[in-house]
Amino acid sequence: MIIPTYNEADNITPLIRRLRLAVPACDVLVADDNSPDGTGKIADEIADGDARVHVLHRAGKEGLGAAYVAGFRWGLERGYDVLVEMDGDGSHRPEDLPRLLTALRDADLVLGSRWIPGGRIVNWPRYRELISRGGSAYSRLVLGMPVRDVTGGFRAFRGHVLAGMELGDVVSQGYCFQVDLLHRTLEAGHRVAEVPITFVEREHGDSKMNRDIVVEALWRVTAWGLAARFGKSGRSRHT
Ligand SMILES: Nc1nc2c(ncn2[C@@H]2O[C@H](COP(=O)(O)OP(=O)(O)OP(=O)(O)O)[C@@H](O)[C@H]2O)c(=O)[nH]1
Ligand SMILES: [Mg+2]
Repeated sequence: MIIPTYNEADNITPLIRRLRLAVPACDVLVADDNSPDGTGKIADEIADGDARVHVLHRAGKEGLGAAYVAGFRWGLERGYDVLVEMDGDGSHRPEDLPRLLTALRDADLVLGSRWIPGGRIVNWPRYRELISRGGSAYSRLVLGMPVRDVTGGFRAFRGHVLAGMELGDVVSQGYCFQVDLLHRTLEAGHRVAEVPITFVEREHGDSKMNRDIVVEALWRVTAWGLAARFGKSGRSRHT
């Protein structure tokens, strides 16, 4: 389980505690971008008392995508055959992880999904729901992806999916990173499944979502869609 963090000091301790209860065998890697609020230090203290918890200290804020790529590499180097993504703000419930892992028996990537029957959102402002639903609908349409929740960040990958990807080519950040990885996984012909999750708005700390993240997703998805339509091949659609 890779948890990227930037200023999640109030969230990381209860989150890891819940995760250890929900899936005791799960190893955790906190990928912290030198959070000014001391999240990395708190994670170190948790790691001191729990051999299954590890911390990857990164020099500074480089975005969610870069933290995940570093975390995936860390996990692949150590031979993990399942790698899970989860936000560090409590929006994803560790209690839903067992269902994701069960679905991974018959899939290569399982998406925790808010937008299929059984999926729920709690306490999200209407405008966030609209951005998220709109982003999923647009990406689905432009890229022809047969899934409902393309921007979610609660996902379980089989290691071979990530091992087979040119992770060094992935430059997208924010939501776009999630769209990018999903698109690459589908293009490679892997099996993708969705399971419903309950997504809960963060209670502590600040959102890192901003206009730039939405704009990045919009232009990259549009560019990939155009490249696919007008015949530019393979990798180029991911730059
Ligand atoms: N390491 C690292 N983690 C990040 C960075 N940006 C965001 N994160 C983490 O990625 C996860 C998702 O970011 P959020 O700020 O919750 O973004 P969001 O879920 O789109 O928006 P809200 O839930 O509204 O806050 C959280 O655990 C963040 O701490 C970053 O630059 N580096
Ligand atoms: Mg969040």
